[in-house]
Amino acid sequence: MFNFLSNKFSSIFASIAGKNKLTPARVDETLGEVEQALLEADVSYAIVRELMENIRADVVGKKVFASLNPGEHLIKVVHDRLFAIMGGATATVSVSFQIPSVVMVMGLQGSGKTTTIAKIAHFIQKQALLKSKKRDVLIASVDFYRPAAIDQLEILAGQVGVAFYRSSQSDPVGAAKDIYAQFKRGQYEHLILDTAGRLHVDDRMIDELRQIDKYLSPKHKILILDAMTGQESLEVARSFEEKIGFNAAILTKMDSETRAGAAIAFRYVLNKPIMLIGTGEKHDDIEQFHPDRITKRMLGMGDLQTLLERAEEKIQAVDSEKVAKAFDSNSFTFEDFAQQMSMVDKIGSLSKIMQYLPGMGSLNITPQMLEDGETKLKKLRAIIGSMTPKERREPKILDASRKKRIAYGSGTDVDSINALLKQFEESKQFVKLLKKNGRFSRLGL
Ligand SMILES: Nc1nc2c(ncn2[C@@H]2O[C@H](COP(=O)(O)OP(=O)(O)OP(=O)(O)O)[C@@H](O)[C@H]2O)c(=O)[nH]1
Ligand SMILES: [Mg+2]
Repeated sequence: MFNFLSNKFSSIFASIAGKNKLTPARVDETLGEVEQALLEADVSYAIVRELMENIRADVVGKKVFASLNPGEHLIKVVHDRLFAIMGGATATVSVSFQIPSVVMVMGLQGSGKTTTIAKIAHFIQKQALLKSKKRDVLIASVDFYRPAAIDQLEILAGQVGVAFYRSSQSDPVGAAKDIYAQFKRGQYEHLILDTAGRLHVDDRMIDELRQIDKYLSPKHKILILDAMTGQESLEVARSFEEKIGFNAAILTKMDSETRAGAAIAFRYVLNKPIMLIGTGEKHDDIEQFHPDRITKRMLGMGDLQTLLERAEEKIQAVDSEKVAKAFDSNSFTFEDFAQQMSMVDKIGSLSKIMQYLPGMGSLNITPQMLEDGETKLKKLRAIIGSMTPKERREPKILDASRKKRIAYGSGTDVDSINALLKQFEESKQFVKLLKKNGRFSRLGL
């Protein structure tokens, strides 16, 4: 997410982070780079101009935070201003849908409406499950323009385990009425309604949506915006706002090579909430929109908080003592190492995890490198699996004959085992580093 921008910012910031002195010329140069990065990230000229004016005023005018050196001060100013544009501390929308409620999902063709509906249904259920509850969700579609549209929704409903209803009506408004009757009959708690998308916002689409809106009076009207369309999505959002109105937006495809234009323009110009963001094609790939976390990701500062929450969600099965031990560098053994790896497995692929780690942007990690990493992990797991418990606890005892046995058992070779031993030592160092809480901890962000 925001790889382009976070790479740029990581390298801009890396060159000034430790500086105890910054000449006015150096400050100017750095701010010029910040400005350029934003423009290249498809943020509109007008927004960049205003943002830069504010940043420049803060850099010169604001009292330097006592604990920060000039380089860090500059980084903090850029962060604070960008954070304000993303909505500041008040812009996190709680994602709770009243019961009962109708949710109408709108957006252009291919923006991700149908996929997102399955994600929302799944999200609602996951949240309920945290409180040991279950929600009765019905999903249905009035998209009669694309032949397979309704089938697609039915398949997704099966995958996430929610009810689906297919109306026998064939005009969208009639179908909406029929679906609503089914929602009432079945006493469902939520109805999430998929609507047809077009290439442009046209009169027929608007008219149809208006009629459905009038009949259903949905509590939530959600606009789906494809983040890949950049600042153009602003026009789409504006016309929906003008002609139908909506409560919140969901930005999809944030995992792609999306620049920051769409998100920034939407927040800044429309000043409406972004409720969730889509970060992949699977139904679990959805996150709440947190301005602070998004800002940090844009600036290449990572998002450890989201990573932690994902981890907590997935590792419920692993008891917390074990987790704590796995990150205790003093008594770090292969058992912990294996434990760490199984946690990594549960949280997601390496590439997913990397997105959340601070400073990763500047490392230029390619998809190929990540793929190689995954293959390596599989091999490492096989090796550790072939060790005896004692060997895992005391890798010191691994002599030539033990290594040979393990190589045989894991279908690898002695070189791979030596490489693992080396990596194990490095991993200990990494654990120490993680404990120091990342390199931006001094900024108090
Ligand atoms: N990578 C990624 N792909 C997504 C995301 N959301 C949707 N997609 C993909 O985008 C494509 C279009 O998604 P749909 O959900 O069919 O879009 P739609 O708005 O319902 O499209 P129409 O019904 O044709 O208007 C599909 O291939 C989805 O898998 C996302 O957050 N990330
Ligand atoms: Mg669709």
